[in-house]
Amino acid sequence: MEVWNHQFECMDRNGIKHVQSARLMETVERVYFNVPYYRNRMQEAGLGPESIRSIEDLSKLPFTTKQDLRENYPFGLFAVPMSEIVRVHASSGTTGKPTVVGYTRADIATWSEVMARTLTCAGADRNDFIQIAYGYGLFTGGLGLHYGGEKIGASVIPISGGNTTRQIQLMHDFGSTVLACTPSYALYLAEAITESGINRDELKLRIGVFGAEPWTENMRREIEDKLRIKAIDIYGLSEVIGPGVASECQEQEGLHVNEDHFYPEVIDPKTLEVLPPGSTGELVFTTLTKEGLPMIRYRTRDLTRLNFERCKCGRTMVRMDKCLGRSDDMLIIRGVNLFPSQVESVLLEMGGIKPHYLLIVDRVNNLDTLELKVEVDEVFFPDRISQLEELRQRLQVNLENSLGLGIKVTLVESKAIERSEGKAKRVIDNRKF
Ligand code: DLL
Repeated sequence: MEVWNHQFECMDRNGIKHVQSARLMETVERVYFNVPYYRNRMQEAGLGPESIRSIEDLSKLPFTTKQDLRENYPFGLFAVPMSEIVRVHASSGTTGKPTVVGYTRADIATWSEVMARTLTCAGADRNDFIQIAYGYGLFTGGLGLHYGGEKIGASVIPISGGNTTRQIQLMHDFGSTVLACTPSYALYLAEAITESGINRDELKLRIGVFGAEPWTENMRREIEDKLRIKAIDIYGLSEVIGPGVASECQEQEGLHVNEDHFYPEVIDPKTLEVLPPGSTGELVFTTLTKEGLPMIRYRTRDLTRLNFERCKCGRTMVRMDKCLGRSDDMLIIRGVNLFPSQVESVLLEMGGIKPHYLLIVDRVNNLDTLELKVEVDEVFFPDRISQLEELRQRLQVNLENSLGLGIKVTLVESKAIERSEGKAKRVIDNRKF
């Protein structure tokens, strides 16, 4: 089996610790002297750069959260002048404002490197045709895979998301061998291929690199059977770099974390204590080489477990289990991150609506659907149907603009949504992962 970067991906554990310690010290120095936010937090904790002498000292440092990024929106946590930033990406924040991330030229090189590892790990090489059906744009999926694909010398097809008929046509005509998209879209495509009447034998597809949302082993089996490919799980998040943080190898037994660049810890989300190796908890990352937006102990909210056993593939990089849950209420719908609080902030800006709502998520023909039921205030609309329809449409447009997602809006009368005595239930997720 090919390994992209033998030196790092197969380094012995002592060697890795050494690299991590040296890089952590550099990172801490970088943020201390360049990011007032980090300097203040460290000073409050009575720490200076000299307090961190090895990776073992990491747990002394405070955590960073999405809220911290939001409070420093848009560029407050960047550690270099804007003239050094060559790219920005963004993902959903908890209320309206996106989380903005920035890359220097060296960061883009790091990203390409870890994506080259990811694709090689999945079994791809320069002879492959990679059809990238992740969205291009502010989302990191499209461009992340793109740079990795070019780095390994494969032929990249930057088709981006959507337009299923065209996806199938190009997959057939160009002979795509690797498909990169969300697992739910892969299933949708599989069914569309069957319906299109194309014989699977006419396609050259052999590998799928799927991520950006949770998916189960059952879903993997279904995709592998329907598309007759090997389906590989890839994981990442914008705040850390995008895709390229961790990926499965062909053993499909956990995702190798690129821990020479991103140091993982698993904590108890309640007590915030670091858990012993092998325990399940919330994943936390510290970037070890990033320049533009270094992250110290970033709480991902993803729940998983680290596995330090040696993998049959020969890589020594620690593996994380498939992520199936989160410790917060973030939903991932068609690959787009959504917090119920984002919906709430749009509702609060509208007149005539009560803050009683329910989001209903489902999966129909392998595509996620999103519906909002919200109560109207009859005082404003004494049974004026046209006014109500106008309100419904305005709400739908505002939500779609703010969330970047299609949504069905249904207005219901006052008290139609069940009241809860404890924590309000805002979401019903009928998808079966
Ligand atoms: O989803 C980056 C990405 C793009 C990963 C393409 C893989 C492929 P964000 O939009 O910032 O970045 O969303 C990050 O998505 O915290 C997880 O909750 C979830 N996620 C990403 N990959 C997986 C996966 C991209 N393989 C958030 N399994 C993360 C489960 C995943 N959840």
